[in-house]
Amino acid sequence: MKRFDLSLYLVLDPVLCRPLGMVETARRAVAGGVTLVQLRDKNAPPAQMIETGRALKAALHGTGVPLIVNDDVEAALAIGADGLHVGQDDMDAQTARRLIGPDMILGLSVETEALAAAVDPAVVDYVGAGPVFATSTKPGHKPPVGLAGLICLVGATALPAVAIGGLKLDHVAAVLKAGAEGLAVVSAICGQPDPQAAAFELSQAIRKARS
Ligand code: TZP
Ligand code: MG
Repeated sequence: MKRFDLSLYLVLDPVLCRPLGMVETARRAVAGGVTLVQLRDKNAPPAQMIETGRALKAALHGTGVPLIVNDDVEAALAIGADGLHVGQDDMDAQTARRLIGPDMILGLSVETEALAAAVDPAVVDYVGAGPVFATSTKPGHKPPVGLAGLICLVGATALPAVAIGGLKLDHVAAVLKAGAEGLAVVSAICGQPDPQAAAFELSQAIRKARS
């Protein structure tokens, strides 16, 4: 049985993380309560992706927080990552699963109800649902679905869903009420003056919303 907690999923962005770097940002965010970390660097050359991933893996060692690599299956394997996340325009999920084997976590982004309904729970472990709101973090993202759309995405799949896109502290209660298992955030933590405090506030809000 694969164990992962989607409650507060940090997606790292190399530009937004510039003040502290991705590794130190992740370290502090995990100290603040982040439950899952994704390395997402669309422009890094493979060698750099692997170097950063290995440093992240070392930083997360002993925390119980899994490291997921975005899109790049070869890097994910070279890093010894705990999982891979693919988008609809990346490698298809079935191929990804074949390459990573049965034990690694596999996440897939879904932007529409039809895509969510089409996900095979025998192949994929969780879906990333969104974007919920418009965000400047991902230029050219798909149309935002809003909270009502999030309810539809979550309802279309039996898999656990993590919501993404423009999510901040104020959205925690509504996102969980919509049926998502948690929130995936970039700018709510990356580049914040105090990533640990930002993560702590979010994780406390998640705890409170669940109680
Ligand atoms: N996929 C959909 S929206 C998004 C990604 C990677 C970016 C979310 O960033 P932020 O800063 O949390 O809005
Ligand atoms: Mg992708």
